[in-house]
Amino acid sequence: MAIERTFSIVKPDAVAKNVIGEIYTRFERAGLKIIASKMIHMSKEQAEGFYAEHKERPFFGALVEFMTSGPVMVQVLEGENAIAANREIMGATNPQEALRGTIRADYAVSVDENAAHGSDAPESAAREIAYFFSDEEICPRTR
Ligand code: RTP
Ligand code: MG
Repeated sequence: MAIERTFSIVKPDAVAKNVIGEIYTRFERAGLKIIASKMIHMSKEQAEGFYAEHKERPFFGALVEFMTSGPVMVQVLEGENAIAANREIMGATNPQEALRGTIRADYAVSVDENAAHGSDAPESAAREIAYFFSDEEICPRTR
């Protein structure tokens, strides 16, 4: 199995619910290591750039507004099959369809405010990590 890195966001709704620690615990229990982390409040330009692939979608404006509505935690997770592992513990995009015990089932209320983001492929993970973190901010484990 390959050791991968993925990019993750604890979205504004989950930060507002005060469940950053609960979500980080789920990453750790799944064997994912947090190798970079910070709190930011995204600007409109930052959110638009991050979600550029969705620019033409009808929900784009609402998505950018939500993602800039409050602070978020951004992090890099490392582990075996980290991209798929993280998406599995997040659950489906729509929390109504998310399996019980997933982050979105437990902490999200709607597809618009769905608690977490996780990269969906190696290419997007690399792009998203570089979008928010410099090389110096990433701290691979030494023990
Ligand atoms: P994410 O990128 O946030 O991890 O979520 P995802 O891959 O599961 O979903 P994606 O298709 O990439 O959509 C990005 C975010 O846009 C919002 N969305 N709203 N109203 C809608 O139909 C709709 N569809 C997507 C969600 O907040 C989703 O996480
Ligand atoms: Mg996505």
